[in-house]
Amino acid sequence: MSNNCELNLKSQYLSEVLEDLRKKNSNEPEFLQAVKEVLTSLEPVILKHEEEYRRVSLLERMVEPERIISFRVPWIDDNGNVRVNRGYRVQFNGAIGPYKGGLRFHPSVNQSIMKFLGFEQIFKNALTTRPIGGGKGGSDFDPKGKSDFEIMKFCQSFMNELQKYIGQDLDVPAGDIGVGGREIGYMFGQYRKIRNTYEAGVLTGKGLTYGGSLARTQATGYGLLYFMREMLQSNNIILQGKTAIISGSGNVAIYACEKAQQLGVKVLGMSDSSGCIYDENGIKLDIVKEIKEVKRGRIKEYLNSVPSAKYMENSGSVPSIYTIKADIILPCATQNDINIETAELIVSNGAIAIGEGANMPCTNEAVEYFHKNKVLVAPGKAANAGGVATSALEMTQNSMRDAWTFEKVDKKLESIMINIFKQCQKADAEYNLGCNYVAGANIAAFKKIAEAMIAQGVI
Ligand code: NDP
Ligand code: 2IT
Repeated sequence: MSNNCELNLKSQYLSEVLEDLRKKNSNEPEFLQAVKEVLTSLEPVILKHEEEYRRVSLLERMVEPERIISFRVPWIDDNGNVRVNRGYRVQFNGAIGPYKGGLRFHPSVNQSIMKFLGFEQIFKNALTTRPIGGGKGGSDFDPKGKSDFEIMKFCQSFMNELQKYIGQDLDVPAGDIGVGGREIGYMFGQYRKIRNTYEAGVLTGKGLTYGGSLARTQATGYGLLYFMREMLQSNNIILQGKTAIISGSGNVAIYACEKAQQLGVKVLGMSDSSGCIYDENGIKLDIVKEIKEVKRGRIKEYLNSVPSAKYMENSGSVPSIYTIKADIILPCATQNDINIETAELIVSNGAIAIGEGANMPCTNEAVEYFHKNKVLVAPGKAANAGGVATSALEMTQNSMRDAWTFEKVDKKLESIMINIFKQCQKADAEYNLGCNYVAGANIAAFKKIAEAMIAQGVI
């Protein structure tokens, strides 16, 4: 993180908080990046309330997780070897409701990544208008190449420990990278066995036969496109007829592609961590679904079914997907996918908008560069909130012991996303930010969280 002098901050309080944060968390770069992005964008609000916030140490409390749980996850692989991974749950802020946020299983998972995701989740969840606080968890377990049985054994061991800290009124995990319906099923089964109770609302993203919500699988990707359509419309741009590229080919990417195509967008490329496919006739999503959702294969297998498509392996500093020219760029893979070099290429290729399906896929410098070049940015906190918002709808259905139709959930999702865009737009207008919906989202969410925290006293 650059030092505060470079940031040119007017608020002394904000400078002090950032300085202290940097000292205390110097080994957590992703967390520092996420906090710096949010706090610096809040400066106009902080300047208005500096004394009040300082008096109750509001910012210091906001950047310190209420609780971090870290635990050992031992499991036995198919060859009879004992393996050990590290598990986490960061319960960051419960002012607005039970902690809520996904679980990520990926070898890169560490405390910095857990804290950045948990911090972002507080703001995202506030924007959904649902009563959910912010949390995140996961493990450095790598699901790639593991048998179904190994995945089950890992999930069961993970839940043996996690179950002590979660509950439908306390903390409600869901999926994220490497955690989908299969993993949620295994974890739910283990929770039910250990706790000896049918507490459906303890996890979301469940299967439809045991308390899951229709449209939760689609929700993040669909929501991203609903947000994008609103953002473009309010800038007098029509989504229909545009081209797009999507990084990733997991849950968010697949359903972003599906909704984009339904709305008349031609999706030219998708990717995974190895490389990307380019299909000038438009991606055939059924083939991608078969490869990723059924076979759990690699994106290059697309060429087995569509030989006319091209595959580009990743090499060099720019992921190959971003070398494809398109109007709309939808990063739906992982954090810091788009750095300044990639942003420069995207701008020179004439893109008009970025929609962050992933969490923090653009570095702070990349976002600044997009804004400077009048490329609209739909920030992840707002644009990918459809997933967690629909998780909250799943919790509602579980509490009511009811199950709504796909159309009903999808309509609610659409209206939540429109409302989230309006909150970003309102804050952008109020503070005269010039179509900076990134700052708009942060400000709108912050006001709600600040009010809830101040009302509840110093805790
Ligand atoms: P999945 O595990 O379903 O898919 C992840 C995709 O991203 C895969 O294509 C994967 O490729 C790629 N990917 C993961 N890590 C890397 C990496 N280090 N470098 C390059 N590519 C990578 O996850 P989701 O689709 O659920 O999540 C994608 C993003 O969306 C994440 O940032 C997540 O936090 C965010 N998100 C998810 C929500 C949800 O409801 N699931 C809600 C809101 C945000 P490969 O298979 O090669 O690893
Ligand atoms: O980043 C996210 O918002 C998610 N992974 C979804 C969290 C949830 O609780 O549904």
